[in-house]
Amino acid sequence: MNDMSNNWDNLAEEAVEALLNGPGYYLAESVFTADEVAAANRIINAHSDVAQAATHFHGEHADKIHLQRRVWNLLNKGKVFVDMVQHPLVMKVFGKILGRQFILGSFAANRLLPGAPGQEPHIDYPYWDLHDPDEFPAGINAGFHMNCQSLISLHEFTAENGATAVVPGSQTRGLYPSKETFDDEHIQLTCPPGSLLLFVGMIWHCSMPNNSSGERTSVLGQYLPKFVKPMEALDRSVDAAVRDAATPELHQLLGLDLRYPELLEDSEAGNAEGRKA
Ligand SMILES: O=C(O)CCC(=O)C(=O)O
Ligand SMILES: [Fe+2]
Repeated sequence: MNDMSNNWDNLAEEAVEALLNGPGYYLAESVFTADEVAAANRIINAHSDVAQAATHFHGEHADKIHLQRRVWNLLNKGKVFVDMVQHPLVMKVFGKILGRQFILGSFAANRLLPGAPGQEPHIDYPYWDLHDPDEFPAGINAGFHMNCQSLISLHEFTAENGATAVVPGSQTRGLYPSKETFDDEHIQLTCPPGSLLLFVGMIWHCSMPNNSSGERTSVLGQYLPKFVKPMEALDRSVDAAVRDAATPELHQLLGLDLRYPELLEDSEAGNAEGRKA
């Protein structure tokens, strides 16, 4: 990690403001070192050189889906990811927006090979079912955030290789994106390798087509308030060795300190009472 320890507090203030009251995203350039980026790429590539790593969602192009590869559960795959997931800027900014005991829902990679198609414009879990508002409580809106995302660029992101696209301000609409409006309003966030993009999950966004001859990989972190169910079952899938070595921050992210659901009566006694009634 680049040594900026004194600066994270200042950047965090700016980032919280940008996510809560500004465009809905904040880009910190060149946060991770070239060595960290190289290590992350090496591991992700080793786990996705087979087409089985192809994704199953976001987009029409079934014939090209093998060119977009996912690697899940990165925390088991290298110390570099354990460091990335709890970067001080992530912890400071998302703690303010999601509440102190916020948790991790997923830590995964999105690797776009040359020729990979773009994703469908979307909003992130748990909002990505919002194309059917009936799945959500009545009155759902953008009044507070149930998801914040981190995205780490593991290559230089350019317009040509599919830099992430966003519609600034769209998070306040509280709606699933319309493709036509997205096409008219999006911008692409180009950045150097090792950059850290923070955004709220309600912002309309997607990865764009990789029209270059090189690869374009991102590491995606999903962070949630403590009361939203995580998308990946990290409590069951993160190795005991990673859990046992966890810092207090990682402990929090894995939800290991969460109180609910709680057993508020002895089940034997409770069942016996029930039978008597
Ligand atoms: O890799 C990117 O640029 C964004 C990916 C993304 O938004 C997702 O997979 O949900
Ligand atoms: Fe996304």
